[in-house]
Amino acid sequence: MFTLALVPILALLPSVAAHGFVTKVVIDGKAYSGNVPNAQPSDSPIRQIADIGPVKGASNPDLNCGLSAQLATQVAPANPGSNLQFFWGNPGGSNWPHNTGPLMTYMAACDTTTCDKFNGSSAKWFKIDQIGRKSDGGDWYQQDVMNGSPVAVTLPTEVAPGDYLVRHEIIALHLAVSLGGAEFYPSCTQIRVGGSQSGTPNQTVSFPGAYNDNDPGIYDPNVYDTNAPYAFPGPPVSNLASPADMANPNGGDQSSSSASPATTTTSSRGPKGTSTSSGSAAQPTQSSSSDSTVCRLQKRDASLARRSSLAQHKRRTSFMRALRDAIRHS
Ligand SMILES: *[C@@H]1O[C@H](CO)[C@@H](O)[C@H](O)[C@H]1NC(C)=O
Ligand SMILES: *[C@@H]1O[C@H](CO)[C@@H](O)[C@H](O)[C@H]1NC(C)=O
Ligand SMILES: [Cu+2]
Repeated sequence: MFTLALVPILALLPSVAAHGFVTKVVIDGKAYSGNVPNAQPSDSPIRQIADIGPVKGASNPDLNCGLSAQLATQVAPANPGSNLQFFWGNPGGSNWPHNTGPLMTYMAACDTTTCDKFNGSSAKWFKIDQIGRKSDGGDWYQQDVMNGSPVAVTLPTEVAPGDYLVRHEIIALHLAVSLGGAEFYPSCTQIRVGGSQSGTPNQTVSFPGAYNDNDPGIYDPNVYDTNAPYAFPGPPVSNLASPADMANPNGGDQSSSSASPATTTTSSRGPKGTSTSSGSAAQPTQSSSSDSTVCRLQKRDASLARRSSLAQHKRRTSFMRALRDAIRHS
Protein backbone atom coordinates (compact mmCIF):
# COMPACT_ATOMS: atom_id res chain seq x y z
CA MET A 1 0.00 0.00 0.00
CA PHE A 2 2.80 2.32 0.88
CA THR A 3 4.54 1.88 -2.45
CA LEU A 4 1.36 2.15 -4.47
CA ALA A 5 0.58 5.45 -2.80
CA LEU A 6 3.92 6.74 -4.08
CA VAL A 7 3.08 6.20 -7.71
CA PRO A 8 1.44 9.55 -8.41
CA ILE A 9 4.32 11.37 -6.74
CA LEU A 10 7.04 9.48 -8.57
CA ALA A 11 5.25 9.89 -11.86
CA LEU A 12 5.71 13.64 -11.52
CA LEU A 13 9.46 13.40 -11.13
CA PRO A 14 11.48 14.03 -14.27
CA SER A 15 12.59 10.62 -15.44
CA VAL A 16 15.73 11.40 -17.37
CA ALA A 17 17.85 8.67 -15.88
CA ALA A 18 17.41 5.94 -18.44
CA HIS A 19 15.81 5.74 -21.84
CA GLY A 20 17.50 3.67 -24.51
CA PHE A 21 18.33 2.73 -28.08
CA VAL A 22 18.62 -0.31 -30.33
CA THR A 23 21.87 -1.88 -29.16
CA LYS A 24 21.82 -4.77 -31.61
CA VAL A 25 19.86 -6.24 -34.50
CA VAL A 26 20.13 -9.94 -35.30
CA ILE A 27 19.12 -10.95 -38.83
CA ASP A 28 18.74 -14.69 -39.37
CA GLY A 29 21.26 -15.29 -36.60
CA LYS A 30 23.84 -12.70 -37.68
CA ALA A 31 24.32 -9.89 -35.16
CA TYR A 32 24.89 -6.23 -35.98
CA SER A 33 25.78 -3.80 -33.23
CA GLY A 34 24.15 -0.41 -33.01
CA ASN A 35 26.24 2.66 -32.39
CA VAL A 36 25.98 4.26 -28.98
CA PRO A 37 24.17 7.56 -29.42
CA ASN A 38 26.50 10.45 -30.09
CA ALA A 39 29.62 8.30 -29.82
CA GLN A 40 32.21 7.87 -32.57
CA PRO A 41 30.39 5.61 -35.06
CA SER A 42 31.68 2.39 -36.53
CA ASP A 43 30.29 0.30 -39.37
CA SER A 44 26.72 -0.78 -38.80
CA PRO A 45 23.45 -1.05 -40.71
CA ILE A 46 21.64 0.64 -37.79
CA ARG A 47 21.31 4.40 -38.10
CA GLN A 48 22.94 6.17 -35.20
CA ILE A 49 20.88 8.59 -33.13
CA ALA A 50 22.10 11.55 -31.14
CA ASP A 51 20.65 10.73 -27.74
CA ILE A 52 18.95 7.96 -25.77
CA GLY A 53 16.06 10.29 -24.95
CA PRO A 54 12.69 10.14 -26.66
CA VAL A 55 11.38 11.93 -29.71
CA LYS A 56 8.55 14.10 -28.43
CA GLY A 57 5.63 15.24 -30.55
CA ALA A 58 3.97 13.44 -33.45
CA SER A 59 5.03 16.10 -35.97
CA ASN A 60 8.68 16.08 -34.97
CA PRO A 61 10.92 15.39 -38.03
CA ASP A 62 12.94 13.05 -35.82
CA LEU A 63 9.94 10.74 -35.76
CA ASN A 64 11.38 9.44 -39.02
CA CYS A 65 14.39 7.46 -37.77
CA GLY A 66 15.11 8.82 -34.29
CA LEU A 67 16.85 11.83 -32.80
CA SER A 68 19.07 13.41 -35.49
CA ALA A 69 19.52 10.00 -37.10
CA GLN A 70 22.57 9.65 -39.36
CA LEU A 71 23.01 7.49 -42.42
CA ALA A 72 24.63 4.15 -41.56
CA THR A 73 27.49 2.67 -43.58
CA GLN A 74 26.23 -0.89 -44.04
CA VAL A 75 23.23 -2.48 -45.71
CA ALA A 76 22.59 -5.86 -44.09
CA PRO A 77 21.55 -8.82 -46.25
CA ALA A 78 18.12 -10.32 -45.61
CA ASN A 79 15.46 -12.29 -47.42
CA PRO A 80 11.70 -12.48 -47.58
CA GLY A 81 10.64 -14.21 -44.38
CA SER A 82 13.90 -13.38 -42.58
CA ASN A 83 13.78 -13.26 -38.81
CA LEU A 84 14.83 -9.96 -37.26
CA GLN A 85 15.46 -9.46 -33.57
CA PHE A 86 15.74 -5.98 -32.11
CA PHE A 87 17.59 -5.62 -28.82
CA TRP A 88 16.96 -2.49 -26.76
CA GLY A 89 19.10 -1.23 -23.92
CA ASN A 90 21.24 1.44 -22.46
CA PRO A 91 24.78 2.58 -23.25
CA GLY A 92 25.74 1.41 -19.76
CA GLY A 93 24.41 -2.07 -20.49
CA SER A 94 21.25 -1.94 -18.44
CA ASN A 95 17.89 -2.95 -19.81
CA TRP A 96 15.26 -0.90 -21.56
CA PRO A 97 13.49 0.97 -18.72
CA HIS A 98 9.85 1.17 -19.81
CA ASN A 99 7.03 -1.36 -19.91
CA THR A 100 3.95 0.42 -21.23
CA GLY A 101 3.02 0.92 -24.87
CA PRO A 102 3.21 -0.75 -28.27
CA LEU A 103 6.07 -2.15 -30.36
CA MET A 104 5.65 -1.51 -34.07
CA THR A 105 7.72 -2.15 -37.18
CA TYR A 106 7.57 -0.56 -40.62
CA MET A 107 9.48 -0.94 -43.87
CA ALA A 108 10.14 1.48 -46.71
CA ALA A 109 11.88 0.88 -50.02
CA CYS A 110 15.00 3.01 -50.48
CA ASP A 111 13.74 3.63 -54.00
CA THR A 112 16.26 5.16 -56.31
CA THR A 113 19.37 4.67 -54.22
CA THR A 114 21.02 2.24 -51.83
CA CYS A 115 19.89 2.58 -48.24
CA ASP A 116 23.24 3.87 -47.01
CA LYS A 117 22.51 7.03 -49.05
CA PHE A 118 18.76 7.25 -48.66
CA ASN A 119 17.15 10.05 -46.70
CA GLY A 120 14.16 8.53 -44.94
CA SER A 121 12.21 11.79 -44.75
CA SER A 122 10.77 10.98 -48.19
CA ALA A 123 10.25 7.30 -47.42
CA LYS A 124 6.90 5.61 -47.98
CA TRP A 125 6.41 3.34 -45.00
CA PHE A 126 4.22 0.31 -44.62
CA LYS A 127 3.56 -1.41 -41.32
CA ILE A 128 4.66 -5.03 -41.04
CA ASP A 129 4.05 -5.70 -37.36
CA GLN A 130 2.43 -4.29 -34.26
CA ILE A 131 2.07 -5.78 -30.80
CA GLY A 132 0.51 -4.27 -27.72
CA ARG A 133 -0.72 -6.12 -24.68
CA LYS A 134 -0.41 -9.87 -24.33
CA SER A 135 -3.51 -11.93 -24.86
CA ASP A 136 -3.13 -13.67 -21.57
CA GLY A 137 -3.01 -10.69 -19.31
CA GLY A 138 -2.57 -7.01 -18.84
CA ASP A 139 1.16 -6.84 -19.39
CA TRP A 140 2.44 -5.21 -22.53
CA TYR A 141 4.99 -7.00 -24.67
CA GLN A 142 7.17 -4.03 -23.83
CA GLN A 143 7.50 -5.60 -20.38
CA ASP A 144 9.53 -8.38 -22.01
CA VAL A 145 11.84 -5.78 -23.52
CA MET A 146 12.27 -4.32 -20.05
CA ASN A 147 13.16 -7.82 -18.89
CA GLY A 148 15.87 -8.02 -21.56
CA SER A 149 14.14 -9.91 -24.38
CA PRO A 150 14.51 -8.83 -28.00
CA VAL A 151 11.55 -8.02 -30.23
CA ALA A 152 11.22 -10.60 -32.99
CA VAL A 153 9.76 -9.65 -36.36
CA THR A 154 9.43 -11.69 -39.54
CA LEU A 155 9.95 -9.91 -42.84
CA PRO A 156 7.08 -10.20 -45.32
CA THR A 157 7.37 -13.46 -47.23
CA GLU A 158 6.27 -11.78 -50.47
CA VAL A 159 8.36 -8.61 -50.31
CA ALA A 160 10.11 -7.66 -53.56
CA PRO A 161 13.92 -7.57 -53.63
CA GLY A 162 15.78 -4.34 -53.01
CA ASP A 163 17.04 -2.02 -50.30
CA TYR A 164 14.70 -1.18 -47.45
CA LEU A 165 14.75 0.78 -44.27
CA VAL A 166 13.22 -1.12 -41.38
CA ARG A 167 11.75 1.33 -38.90
CA HIS A 168 11.29 -0.40 -35.58
CA GLU A 169 9.63 1.67 -32.90
CA ILE A 170 8.75 1.61 -29.25
CA ILE A 171 6.20 4.11 -28.04
CA ALA A 172 6.51 4.46 -24.26
CA LEU A 173 3.13 5.49 -22.91
CA HIS A 174 3.86 5.70 -19.17
CA LEU A 175 3.21 9.47 -19.32
CA ALA A 176 0.61 9.33 -22.10
CA VAL A 177 -2.26 10.13 -19.75
CA SER A 178 -1.25 13.71 -20.57
CA LEU A 179 -1.43 15.17 -24.07
CA GLY A 180 2.11 15.19 -25.49
CA GLY A 181 3.36 12.75 -22.87
CA ALA A 182 4.05 9.88 -25.25
CA GLU A 183 7.70 9.04 -25.85
CA PHE A 184 8.61 7.85 -29.36
CA TYR A 185 11.71 5.73 -29.92
CA PRO A 186 12.04 4.99 -33.65
CA SER A 187 15.12 3.21 -35.00
CA CYS A 188 16.06 2.52 -38.61
CA THR A 189 18.06 -0.43 -39.92
CA GLN A 190 19.24 -0.63 -43.52
CA ILE A 191 18.66 -4.00 -45.18
CA ARG A 192 19.00 -5.48 -48.68
CA VAL A 193 16.29 -8.02 -49.42
CA GLY A 194 17.16 -10.79 -51.84
CA GLY A 195 14.94 -13.34 -53.49
CA SER A 196 12.59 -12.88 -56.39
CA GLN A 197 9.21 -12.04 -54.90
CA SER A 198 7.04 -9.29 -56.26
CA GLY A 199 4.90 -8.10 -53.37
CA THR A 200 4.21 -4.42 -52.94
CA PRO A 201 2.35 -2.67 -50.13
CA ASN A 202 -1.21 -1.52 -50.72
CA GLN A 203 -0.85 1.54 -48.50
CA THR A 204 2.04 3.70 -47.27
CA VAL A 205 2.52 6.63 -44.87
CA SER A 206 5.17 9.23 -44.06
CA PHE A 207 7.00 9.99 -40.80
CA PRO A 208 6.19 12.46 -39.50
CA GLY A 209 2.66 12.43 -40.83
CA ALA A 210 1.29 9.05 -39.85
CA TYR A 211 0.61 9.99 -36.23
CA ASN A 212 -1.22 12.78 -34.46
CA ASP A 213 -0.66 13.79 -30.85
CA ASN A 214 -4.40 13.29 -30.29
CA ASP A 215 -4.51 9.74 -31.63
CA PRO A 216 -6.15 7.47 -29.05
CA GLY A 217 -3.07 5.24 -28.92
CA ILE A 218 -0.77 8.23 -28.29
CA TYR A 219 -2.78 10.43 -25.93
CA ASP A 220 -4.32 7.68 -23.84
CA PRO A 221 -5.92 8.58 -20.50
CA ASN A 222 -6.93 4.90 -20.13
CA VAL A 223 -3.49 3.47 -20.75
CA TYR A 224 -3.38 1.83 -17.31
CA ASP A 225 -6.86 0.36 -17.66
CA THR A 226 -6.39 -3.20 -18.87
CA ASN A 227 -10.06 -3.32 -19.86
CA ALA A 228 -9.64 -0.50 -22.34
CA PRO A 229 -8.81 -1.78 -25.82
CA TYR A 230 -5.68 -0.24 -27.25
CA ALA A 231 -5.90 1.48 -30.65
CA PHE A 232 -2.57 1.27 -32.44
CA PRO A 233 -1.61 4.55 -34.11
CA GLY A 234 -0.65 4.71 -37.76
CA PRO A 235 -1.92 2.66 -40.69
CA PRO A 236 -3.25 -0.89 -40.45
CA VAL A 237 -0.75 -3.70 -40.79
CA SER A 238 0.02 -3.95 -44.49
CA ASN A 239 -1.34 -6.55 -46.86
CA LEU A 240 2.31 -7.49 -47.32
CA ALA A 241 3.03 -8.42 -43.69
CA SER A 242 4.24 -11.93 -43.02
CA PRO A 243 1.49 -14.29 -41.81
CA ALA A 244 3.67 -14.89 -38.74
CA ASP A 245 3.38 -11.19 -37.94
CA MET A 246 -0.37 -11.08 -38.41
CA ALA A 247 -0.74 -12.76 -35.05
CA ASN A 248 -1.73 -9.73 -33.12
CA PRO A 249 -3.28 -11.52 -30.20
CA ASN A 250 -4.51 -8.41 -28.51
CA GLY A 251 -4.39 -4.68 -28.53
CA GLY A 252 -7.83 -3.74 -29.74
CA ASP A 253 -6.92 -3.13 -33.34
CA GLN A 254 -10.38 -2.68 -34.78
CA SER A 255 -9.49 -3.75 -38.29
CA SER A 256 -9.31 -7.33 -39.39
CA SER A 257 -5.81 -6.80 -40.71
CA SER A 258 -4.26 -8.43 -37.69
CA ALA A 259 -6.35 -11.53 -37.92
CA SER A 260 -4.54 -14.77 -37.60
CA PRO A 261 -5.06 -18.44 -37.08
CA ALA A 262 -4.55 -19.24 -33.43
CA THR A 263 -1.93 -21.73 -34.55
CA THR A 264 0.39 -19.12 -36.00
CA THR A 265 4.04 -19.92 -35.46
CA THR A 266 4.36 -18.68 -31.95
CA SER A 267 7.63 -20.44 -31.28
CA SER A 268 9.56 -18.20 -33.62
CA ARG A 269 7.93 -15.07 -32.35
CA GLY A 270 10.15 -14.47 -29.36
CA PRO A 271 8.61 -11.94 -27.04
CA LYS A 272 5.51 -11.66 -29.17
CA GLY A 273 4.37 -15.22 -29.30
CA THR A 274 5.77 -16.58 -26.09
CA SER A 275 5.31 -15.45 -22.56
CA THR A 276 8.91 -14.97 -21.62
CA SER A 277 7.81 -13.26 -18.46
CA SER A 278 4.75 -14.38 -16.64
CA GLY A 279 4.11 -10.90 -15.41
CA SER A 280 3.76 -10.08 -11.78
CA ALA A 281 6.67 -12.12 -10.49
CA ALA A 282 9.31 -10.61 -12.75
CA GLN A 283 11.20 -7.54 -11.73
CA PRO A 284 13.27 -5.21 -13.83
CA THR A 285 16.97 -5.56 -13.35
CA GLN A 286 17.75 -1.94 -12.66
CA SER A 287 17.63 -0.83 -9.09
CA SER A 288 18.84 2.70 -8.66
CA SER A 289 17.25 5.25 -10.98
CA SER A 290 13.99 6.98 -10.27
CA ASP A 291 12.94 6.02 -13.77
CA SER A 292 13.11 2.32 -13.12
CA THR A 293 11.41 2.80 -9.78
CA VAL A 294 8.51 4.41 -11.55
CA CYS A 295 8.41 1.59 -14.03
CA ARG A 296 8.43 -1.03 -11.29
CA LEU A 297 5.62 0.61 -9.40
CA GLN A 298 3.54 1.10 -12.48
CA LYS A 299 4.02 -2.55 -13.29
CA ARG A 300 2.77 -3.59 -9.88
CA ASP A 301 -0.15 -1.28 -10.36
CA ALA A 302 -0.90 -2.83 -13.72
CA SER A 303 -0.74 -6.37 -12.44
CA LEU A 304 -3.22 -5.58 -9.70
CA ALA A 305 -5.59 -4.14 -12.22
CA ARG A 306 -5.05 -7.12 -14.43
CA ARG A 307 -6.19 -9.65 -11.90
CA SER A 308 -9.64 -8.12 -11.72
CA SER A 309 -10.07 -7.95 -15.45
CA LEU A 310 -8.32 -11.08 -16.58
CA ALA A 311 -11.36 -13.31 -16.95
CA GLN A 312 -13.38 -10.78 -18.88
CA HIS A 313 -10.35 -9.90 -20.94
CA LYS A 314 -9.73 -13.51 -21.91
CA ARG A 315 -13.30 -14.02 -23.00
CA ARG A 316 -13.23 -10.95 -25.21
CA THR A 317 -9.85 -11.83 -26.69
CA SER A 318 -10.78 -15.35 -27.70
CA PHE A 319 -14.05 -14.12 -29.14
CA MET A 320 -12.23 -11.50 -31.20
CA ARG A 321 -9.71 -14.03 -32.41
CA ALA A 322 -12.43 -16.42 -33.49
CA LEU A 323 -14.22 -13.63 -35.27
CA ARG A 324 -11.09 -12.55 -37.09
CA ASP A 325 -10.33 -16.11 -38.11
CA ALA A 326 -13.82 -16.44 -39.49
CA ILE A 327 -13.46 -13.26 -41.52
CA ARG A 328 -10.02 -14.17 -42.72
CA HIS A 329 -10.93 -17.64 -43.87
CA SER A 330 -14.24 -16.79 -45.45
C1 LIG B 1 17.23 14.23 -44.45
O1 LIG B 1 16.82 15.49 -44.92
C2 LIG B 1 16.44 16.37 -43.88
C3 LIG B 1 15.85 17.62 -44.51
O2 LIG B 1 16.72 18.13 -45.46
C4 LIG B 1 17.64 16.64 -42.98
O3 LIG B 1 17.27 17.51 -41.92
C5 LIG B 1 18.12 15.32 -42.40
O4 LIG B 1 19.29 15.53 -41.64
C6 LIG B 1 18.40 14.32 -43.51
N1 LIG B 1 18.66 13.03 -42.89
C7 LIG B 1 19.68 12.28 -43.25
C8 LIG B 1 19.81 10.97 -42.54
O5 LIG B 1 20.51 12.61 -44.06
C1 LIG C 1 -4.24 -2.77 -47.06
O1 LIG C 1 -4.28 -4.09 -46.54
C2 LIG C 1 -4.57 -4.17 -45.17
C3 LIG C 1 -4.43 -5.63 -44.76
O2 LIG C 1 -5.20 -6.46 -45.54
C4 LIG C 1 -5.97 -3.61 -44.90
O3 LIG C 1 -6.26 -3.66 -43.53
C5 LIG C 1 -6.01 -2.17 -45.38
O4 LIG C 1 -7.29 -1.65 -45.22
C6 LIG C 1 -5.58 -2.09 -46.83
N1 LIG C 1 -5.49 -0.68 -47.20
C7 LIG C 1 -6.09 -0.19 -48.28
C8 LIG C 1 -5.90 1.25 -48.54
O5 LIG C 1 -6.75 -0.89 -49.04
CU1 LIG D 1 12.29 6.97 -21.21
